Amino acid sequence: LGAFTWNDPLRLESQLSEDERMLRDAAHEFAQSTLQPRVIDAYREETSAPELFPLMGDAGLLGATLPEEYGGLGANYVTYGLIAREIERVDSGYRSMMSVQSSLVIYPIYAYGSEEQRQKYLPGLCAGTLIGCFGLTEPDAGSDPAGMKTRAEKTATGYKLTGSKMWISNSPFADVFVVWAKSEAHGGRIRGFILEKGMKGLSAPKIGGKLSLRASTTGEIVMDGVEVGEDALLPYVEGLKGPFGCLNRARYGIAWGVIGAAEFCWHAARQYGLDRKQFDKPLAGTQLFQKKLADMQTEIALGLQAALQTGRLMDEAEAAPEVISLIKRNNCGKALDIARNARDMHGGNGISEEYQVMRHMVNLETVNTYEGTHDVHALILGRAQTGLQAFF
Ligand code: TGC
Ligand code: FAD
Repeated sequence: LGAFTWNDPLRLESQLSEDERMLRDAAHEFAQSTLQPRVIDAYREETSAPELFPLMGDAGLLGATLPEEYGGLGANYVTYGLIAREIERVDSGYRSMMSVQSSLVIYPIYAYGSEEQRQKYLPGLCAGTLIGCFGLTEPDAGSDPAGMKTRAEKTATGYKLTGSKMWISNSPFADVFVVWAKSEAHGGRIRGFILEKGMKGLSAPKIGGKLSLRASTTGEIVMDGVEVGEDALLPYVEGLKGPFGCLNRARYGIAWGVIGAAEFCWHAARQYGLDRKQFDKPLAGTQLFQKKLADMQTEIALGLQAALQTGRLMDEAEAAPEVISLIKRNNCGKALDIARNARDMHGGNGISEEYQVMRHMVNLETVNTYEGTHDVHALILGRAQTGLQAFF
């Protein structure tokens, strides 16, 4: 019989290749040395941190799955997931910055863009010298993006975009805006467009007052008749499968990322329970405390295996979108439960920024909502197993 490793019971480590472990270790080192020292202040002050993008780019964390000729590492999707886990171990907001750039901006330009668009944007986006954002959600179209109102009208030289996007990560300091609009010239079908900072009629005001994900900057995108050339259209995709193709990748990364946040909370709760004595014994020596730790350990080990298996399927181009819904939903929900329990297990200290568990807990409320809410993913899975759609 083998030995039991409390923090890796199912031996994830032995299921990774040497390259995967090496890139994971590099991401861990970057996250702990560059992100961890600033996160408590950044969260409290709601600091915008565009300067982190070139640092992440230098560390190879942006567009890691892209071929090297466009600035990526040619890494696989398991590695992308491992990177997300290491960044989110520090903060979900930092992982958000990375995953929007990688999955929602770099990916669609690579997958749906012309060779000119790839050459123009991808090297800068991978290096982090250009910052991207992804505009799908609107004030009146969140879970139902098909209800979007943003329109692209045909002009003599290209298109004119009018509409507004809401809750857009990175938008206030973005250079490159991938936005989705209904195009009259394409029968009202949804098309993707690349807009650039400084275009006339384009603005991206910051959304203030967030009580979650405060280390990531979120804004609107307001398009007041923004005129673009034909070269702004993403030529190779049409319909909702365009944005959903990007979301599949971001949701997959989130399923790994939230486990990083959950692991932080679990390890912190365990250590706190070993150090803190009440009734003359460590809290970790009580049955209730140990049950909570066992539940955390179990859900994290299972969540990691599910993410790894999905990553292996992604790398074989075999992951169905429903599988991604399953792990996004499960891992977000479980991570949120774990963070809430870890907060409780820290007692009064649990509400202090110093202990960090409450920051993770509050962040995970957002992560459970964006990229398809917990319930929307249930409806996707319900539809897939009954053949009946229950959205409306
Ligand atoms: P439905 O009829 O199901 O599909 C319409 C078309 O899309 C295709 N499709 C997909 N393609 C690829 N991957 C997927 N996952 C796909 N899901 C659907 C489908 O085949 C069809 O194609 P076609 O060619 O026949 O037109 O569409 P619906 O309108 O009924 O969809 C319903 C629903 C609820 C599943 C969908 O709208 C949904 O997933 N809603 C959630 C919206 C969402 O996730 N928004 C995320 C915004 S971005 C964000 O949150 C970024 S946060 C980032 C960060 O900071 O980390
Ligand atoms: P709604 O769709 O109004 O949902 C509200 C509630 O109703 C939820 O509980 C939902 O599950 C439930 N509900 C909805 N429909 C149904 C139904 N048919 N049956 C039962 N229940 C239902 N979007 C982007 O495009 N780009 C970004 O970069 C981005 N970043 C974000 C960053 C942050 C910090 C946040 C908070 C959001 C971000 N989003 C982004 C938006 C995010 O994807 C949406 O908030 C999310 O898709 C939910 O949409 P909504 O907020 O309109 O909620």
